[in-house]
Amino acid sequence: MLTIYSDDHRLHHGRCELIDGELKPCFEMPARADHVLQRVKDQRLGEVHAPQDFGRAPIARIHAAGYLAFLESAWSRWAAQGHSNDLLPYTWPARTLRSVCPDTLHGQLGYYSFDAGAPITAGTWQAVYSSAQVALSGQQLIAGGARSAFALCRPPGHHAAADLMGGYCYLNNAAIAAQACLDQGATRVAILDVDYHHGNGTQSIFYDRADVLFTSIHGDPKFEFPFFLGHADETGAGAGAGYNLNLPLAAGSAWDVWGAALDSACQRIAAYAPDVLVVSLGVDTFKEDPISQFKLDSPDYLRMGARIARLGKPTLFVMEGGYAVAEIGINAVNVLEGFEGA
Ligand code: Q9C
Ligand code: ZN
Repeated sequence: MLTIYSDDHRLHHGRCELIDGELKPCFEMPARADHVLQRVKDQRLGEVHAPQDFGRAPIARIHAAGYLAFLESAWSRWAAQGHSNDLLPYTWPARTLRSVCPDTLHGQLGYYSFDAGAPITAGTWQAVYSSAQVALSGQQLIAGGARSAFALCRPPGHHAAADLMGGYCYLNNAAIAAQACLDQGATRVAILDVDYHHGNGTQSIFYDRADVLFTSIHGDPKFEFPFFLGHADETGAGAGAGYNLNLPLAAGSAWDVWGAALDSACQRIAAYAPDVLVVSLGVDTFKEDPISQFKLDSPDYLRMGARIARLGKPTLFVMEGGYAVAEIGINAVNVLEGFEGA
């Protein structure tokens, strides 16, 4: 399996996030991608290629123009005000307030985010732009007939909505790749989101569409981030009614429960008969993950890959979360090796 990777991810390195009332070093750090890349090489998974540049157009198929303009210019506006620290939002258009886009930087930061987990730094735009190109380059391999490809994206993307950043995510790499598949002739694309957190951004982007089936296995939003989306009764709307499947699980879930949910998701995907499968590959389901509460063990990721392979679809793996940095490479590459060995 070919891997697509760009060093540009390093340009995004947030300093702090707010956890339990304290500012702590960001869990979403450059070392994550370094460990995954090292494991790809150690296991000789296949060649590692740099991304091609497909420009802004495929990104603009998913994200709002105003949001992209904001993301691209936020740092220079902040620097022009004399700042050099990370830019973080602190207020949002919640219930009782109006969603009218303000003129100033801090107003717009709140307008274009849903949490304070996505800092903007000097290199954020270049990093997220390149991460999207990594996903698009993986998609290009699939469009060219490859059975599978691994887009080693960083920053991750599945929490990003059409005009919202949050949860360490800015551009929705998986959604951008799925849309590119459709724009190049695919009729139906299925997305399987195995990240520990619900992929609220991806769900919202495709919620009223039947040409993308979104399926997700995640910590129940009754207790887990992102809290405000990901319940089982969210099944799609309008033309998309029936094309959204959420499988929220209890804290402490291990492979017995998780693997059964994967089976359910795979059965729904098989019935949908997609041309392409996009896997939002988060490995924060791992038992040692510092911010998560599932109990998957490293060999379980081999089983995960093997089950996904049994769908028999051209499959693009897009890297999402996973914060147990020492094991992130083993776990992510185990999914890919399990897929190839099946
Ligand atoms: N107390 C992804 O995995 N905050 N994003 C967690 C923990 C946000 C995770 C706070 C977690 C976002 C791509
Ligand atoms: Zn996650």
